[in-house]
Formats: sequence, C-alpha cells, structure tokens
Amino acid sequence: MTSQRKTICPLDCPDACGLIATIENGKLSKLTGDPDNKVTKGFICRKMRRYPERVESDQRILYPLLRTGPKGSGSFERISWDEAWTILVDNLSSIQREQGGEALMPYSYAGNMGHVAQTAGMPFFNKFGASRQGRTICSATAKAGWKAHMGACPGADPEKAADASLVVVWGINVKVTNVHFWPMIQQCRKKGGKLLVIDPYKNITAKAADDYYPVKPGGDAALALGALKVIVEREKHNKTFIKQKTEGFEDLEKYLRGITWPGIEKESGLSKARITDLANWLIANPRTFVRIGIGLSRNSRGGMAVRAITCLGLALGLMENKDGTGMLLSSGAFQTNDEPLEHPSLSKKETRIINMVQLGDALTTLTPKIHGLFVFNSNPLSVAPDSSKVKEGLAREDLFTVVHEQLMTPTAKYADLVLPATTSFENKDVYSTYGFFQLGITEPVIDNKGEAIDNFTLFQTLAAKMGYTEPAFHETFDERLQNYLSTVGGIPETVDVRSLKPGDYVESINKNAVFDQGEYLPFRFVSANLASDQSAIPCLGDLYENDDSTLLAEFPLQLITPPNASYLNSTFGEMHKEDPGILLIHPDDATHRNIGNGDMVKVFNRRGYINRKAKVTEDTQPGLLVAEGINWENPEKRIYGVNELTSQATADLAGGGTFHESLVEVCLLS
Ligand SMILES: Nc1nc2c(c(=O)[nH]1)N[C@H]1C(S)=C(S)[C@@H](COP(=O)(O)OP(=O)(O)OC[C@H]3O[C@@H](n4cnc5c(=O)[nH]c(N)nc54)[C@H](O)[C@@H]3O)O[C@H]1N2
Ligand SMILES: Nc1nc2c(c(=O)[nH]1)N[C@H]1C(S)=C(S)[C@@H](COP(=O)(O)OP(=O)(O)OC[C@H]3O[C@@H](n4cnc5c(=O)[nH]c(N)nc54)[C@H](O)[C@@H]3O)O[C@H]1N2
Ligand code: SF4
Ligand SMILES: [Mo]
Repeated sequence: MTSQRKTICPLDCPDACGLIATIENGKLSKLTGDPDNKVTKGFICRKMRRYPERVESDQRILYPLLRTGPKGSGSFERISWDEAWTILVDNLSSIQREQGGEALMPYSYAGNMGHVAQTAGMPFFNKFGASRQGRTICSATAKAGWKAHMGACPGADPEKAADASLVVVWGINVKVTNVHFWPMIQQCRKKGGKLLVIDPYKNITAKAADDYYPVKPGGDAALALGALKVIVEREKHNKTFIKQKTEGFEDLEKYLRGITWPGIEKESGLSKARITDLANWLIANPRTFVRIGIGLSRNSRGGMAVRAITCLGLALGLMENKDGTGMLLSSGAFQTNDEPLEHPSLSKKETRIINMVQLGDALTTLTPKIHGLFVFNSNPLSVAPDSSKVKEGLAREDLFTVVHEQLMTPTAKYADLVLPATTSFENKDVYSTYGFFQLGITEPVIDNKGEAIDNFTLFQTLAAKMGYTEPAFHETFDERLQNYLSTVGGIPETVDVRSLKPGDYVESINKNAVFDQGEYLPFRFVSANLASDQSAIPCLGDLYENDDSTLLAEFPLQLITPPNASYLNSTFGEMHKEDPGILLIHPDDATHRNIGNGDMVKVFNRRGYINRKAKVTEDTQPGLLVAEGINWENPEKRIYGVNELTSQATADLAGGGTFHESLVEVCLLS
C-alpha cells in the first residue's frame, strides 16, 4: 500500500522545507518538496532526498543498549526498557545524592528542530537541578553582533532580494546551506541585478558570483570598515536615514577618518583598490540586499564582523522601507516564549552554566566535577571543538554517559547506556524557518521503529520514574504543544494555531514589518548593550589564534571547516564512514610540501590531527586550508573528525565557537 503525507524537514537548516513523504507498506520510501510551500516550491536538497535511507537504515538503534566493552569500543548488549529505566534512575539518583544536581550536564542541540523535541529535556533538568548548557555553538555570537546595533529588529524578508539590483552574500554558502534563497538571487539577476560573494574561499556560491572578494578569515570587520571609510570620505552615506533613524554616527565617522589603509589591508587581506570596488558597488546600488551568514562569526572577531557589516548597511540606509533593500542574518520570524516548553520555575536554584563549546574542558578539568552526561539531539564528539579533549572526558570511567540516539554515532559509542530515539517522521511537532518567515506542524507519518521513543516521551517517562509529580510532568504532548503555540508571537490574527494541520504553512506578520519606524528605532552605531570590555563602535583588531606569532611560527596555515553539501552538521556521517573527506590547498602551499592532487595528507596542530585527501586548487587562498564537512571519526580506517583540530577558544561575543580559526601544518601522510 502506498500513501503520501505532508510533513516538514527536521534538520537545522534555514529553509525548514515542506515535504511530501511517500509511505510504502509502512516504510518511508521517498521525500520530495511540497509544491504548495511558498519557500520550498517543490524542491529539496540532495541530503534530504537520501533521508529515507537513514530512517529505514539497518544501522538504526532499535532497543536500549548497555555497554559491555571499554568506553568507545562500541560493544553493547541489548537490554529491556525496564532494565534501562532502572539503570538510568539508579545512576541519576546516586549522582544527585552523592555529588548534587549540578554534577549532571545536559547536552543537546539541533538534531531535530521541532520546538517540543529540542527542548523536551528542559523541565526534567530544571527539576533535577542539573548544570545548565550555554547554547552557544551555532548563532549566539552572530546574533549578539546583530543585536548590538540593530536592537530587537528582526531580519528583512529574503524575498526582497528578488527586487534588489545588488545582492551581497557575506559569509554564507547559499548554494549549500540556504538553497531556497538561491531562486531569489536568480530572480534579481534575471532583472539585471548582480551578485557579490565575500568568503575566504571560492565556494560553489562564490563561483557563481559577478564579483568575488577572498577576505581573510576574521577579516570582515576590516573589510566593512574599509568600504565604509571610502563611502564616508566620498560623502555617499545616507544622511537623511542616519539623521532621522540612528544615533551615534559621528563617533564612528570620526573613527573611520582616523584609521589608515595599511591596517585595513592587512586585517582584511584585500587591497585598498578591491575594497574601493566593493564600496563602488554599494554606492551605485541603493537597492542592495545583504544576506549575512553565520560562517563569518565563527572566529575570535566574529561578533565584530557582524557589527561592522550591520553598521555599513545602516550607513547606507538599507533598513529603509524600500523595495529591494534589506539585511538578513536570522529571520526572527516568530517571537517564541520558552516558558511553556522549558518550565523554568521548576528550577529551585540558579545552577551553573557550562558553555557547550567547552565540553572538552568541562569533562576533564572543570570543578566541581561532572559525573553524569545526558546527550540527546546532538553528537558532541563530532560537532564540539577539540575532539581529543572531548574523547578524554567521555573515556572517564567515573562518568556516567547516556545518549538518546537514532544511530550509533561516535558519541553514542562512548555511552554507558544508549537509548533508541525515533526520527521526526515518527513524531508530531512544530517547526519554524530561521531563514524565512514560515511555521508549520507535523504528525507522525510512520510508526515508531523497534522500541524507539521520542524526546518528549523519554523525559516525561523518566520524570515519572524519578517520582516527579509537578503538573509539567503530567502534560501530554498535545498540551505542551498547544500551550506553546498559544504564546508564539508573529501569528496573523486570522490564523487559529490550535487547528493547524500538516501542510498548513503560517506566514509571520513580521515578514512585512517596517523597520524604519516605531519600536525598532533608533538604530545605534554606538552600541548600548555590550559588556564594558567591548568597544561600543565597531573597530579594527587582532585575531586570537590566527594572529598569534609564536603559534604561526610552528603552524603557518589557517584552517576553516565549513559545511559540506552531503552532510547536515554531522548528520549523514553514517553514509560516509569510509570517506576521509577533502582538503582544499592552494598550489603555493602544496608545491613546497610536495603535495599533489589526490594525495592523502595529514593536517595537524597541538590539539590533534586528521587525514584527508588533498585537492590542490586556486579556489582557496595561499595560506588557507579548507576542510568541508563534519565527518564521523573511524579510527580503524585512520579517519578522524575535523574537530580534532579546532579550538575551545570562544568568539568575542556570547561565547560562540571559533570553528573557522585554527592554525595548522600539513604534510604527506606516511
Ligand atoms: N548542506 C549543509 N547545510 C547546512 C549545514 C550543513 O552542515 N550542511 N549546517 C546548517 C547550520 S547548523 C548552520 S548554522 C548553517 C550555517 O551556514 P552558514 O551561515 O553558511 O555558515 P557556515 O556554513 O559556517 O559558513 C558559510 C561560509 O562562511 C565562510 N567563512 C568562514 N570564515 C569566514 C570569515 O571569516 N569571513 C567570511 N566572510 N566568510 C567566512 C565559509 O568559508 C563558508 O563558505 O547552515 C545550515 N545548513
Ligand atoms: N568544525 C565545525 N564544527 C561545527 C560547525 C562547523 O561549521 N564546523 N558547526 C556548528 C554548528 S553551526 C552546529 S548547529 C552544531 C550542530 O551540532 P548538532 O546539533 O549536534 O548536529 P548534528 O551533527 O546534526 O547531530 C544531531 C544528532 O541528533 C540526532 N537526532 C536527530 N533527531 C533526533 C531526535 O529527535 N532525538 C534524539 N535524541 N536525537 C536526534 C541525530 O541522529 C544526530 O546524530 O555543530 C557545530 N560544529
Ligand atoms: S536540509 Fe534544508 S534544503 Fe534540505 S530539505 Fe531540509 S530544509 Fe530543505
Ligand atoms: Mo548551526
């Protein structure tokens, strides 16, 4: 029997596509794009076309598993759920009794973007008194940079880009990570508009650009300030907008007139002539749309990069209510209220916050010690930086690790107890886009596989087994969902969220928000909401690792680790276990190391090493290596995850990761 049901992509992608699932004899056999979804328009990426293989894979974890071999060996035996609950409750209770609640660390992120699934553990961890997780790994830095000058202003509707005469794609690989924005760029170009791409390497989006700027990693603040210096010195800034809608421009203008070109060129890696080209494009095109990525924020000046770019846009008046103009980082389409999902009042004390990008240190050096790690919706051994530190922590015999997973990820291999998780196609939930302005709900399209349970059921059952009796722990899934939906801001008055069905896509009222009046004003060139150790205006400055001269002497090459088109973070790693991945290296760097195209190479620094296949290409700059994709480690095949090389150092704002700032050396693999 074959049927088709509407659902939504659960992956951490700005597009949150509407999907049509084909089910044959109870199995998910095909996923296609929903033609009725205004963003998806019937088209999905290649990753998701392969997702049915993952859902139906014989690699799925179907039963609770208990470790039988050394940690990390992947030796487990099947146990019953009754046994699993007993082990879980006994271990958590003894951690709480002997070490206190904060000895338990939750670790979750965005394996499933359903709002209920993502936050399902929070009420439990609040009641338990566990340490809290600083959710910094993705967009915290970029959003803090945006907020510093844009305040509460959400991003502009990406559809405006179709009417722009210039689209600037800044630190985002649109054709890989935000594919449904590409049609808007195509529409813009059809009408004669142009595309600029600013990225350290010539990725597939940059290859399609009309003009490409190979900025140095972490050099965007210098580039944006340089372009703004040209604009201001030529008096081409939008004086009316600045006067009426903003504050503090004089301070920034004074600073810009004082900075000199050698510093700007050195930090940005681009010449005055090229930076002037960028300024000329912006001056010539009052209808400019700037799509700011998160990639440019993954370094020690990442917050500053977003700050300088937003100030450049503000000085040009890009947030004026005009066709074809705008800036977008993350859409902020729906104002979400986490209270009904997380029940913070269950927490009796302000427990410590542990930054999730410093998991390695948290498990190895933090005091008081962590004795329990509860992972769901995430694969930290692959996605968190400094993997060897994470592994050292996970290997601790005195650490009780439970992992709720769909597949035997590198993290799950280190668990004491592995619990089987459903996929989103087995669950209900609500999803919203962060690159567009839509929200929709899903129902299960297939039955649970084996004995797998969803995140909500896991934590409600665990709470009951722990004897928790508060009302939050008696909520049904529908109650939690409805309580949440009724508080979400941005839903049009004409929509009754309680009666949404799969295939109904709600468009946020913020899609048409006008930013140059009312609550969003004034925009500020001098930020009013940063810590006192931060410059209130965007400014030049050094990078933490890439500008460290001692380290540079030993490890002269920079490494960035952006996404791969076949993976979604580390999801789909199970399909590429035997593939070491590609390393892009410039001919200048390859030649004097005797590295030829296709050679296996070892990339290393003090934190660790990885082995990859070299691709010698001018798509990257001299001195810059590019390793796309968060592959799973497979030590038997001498394959290691890319985060062996990345650092636990945090970005300049909000504690984000510095995944695109590592110094390394490379040689032929012997
Ligand atoms: N196929 C695929 N799609 C994805 C993901 C995936 O893993 N695979 N991940 C998803 C997730 S979780 C997120 S957060 C988004 C992230 O998507 P993006 O916002 O696109 O961010 P990144 O992918 O980190 O990097 C994007 C680009 O920034 C460039 N970059 C790195 N450093 C700098 C810099 O200093 N300056 C500038 N200008 N550019 C720089 C990189 O080379 C890369 O081309 O994508 C989502 N979509
Ligand atoms: N080097 C480097 N590292 C990076 C980045 C980078 O650009 N470079 N990007 C960073 C970014 S932006 C992000 S967002 C993080 C992402 O970090 P994560 O959110 O951890 O991303 P995934 O690798 O997709 O892992 C999600 C896991 O959740 C599981 N999962 C899916 N659905 C469910 C569910 O319903 N229940 C349970 N229990 N599990 C489920 C999946 O099987 C998968 O193994 O990675 C970061 N790491
Ligand atoms: S990963 Fe992104 S582009 Fe691909 S189907 Fe999901 S939402 Fe759409
Ligand atoms: Mo992310």
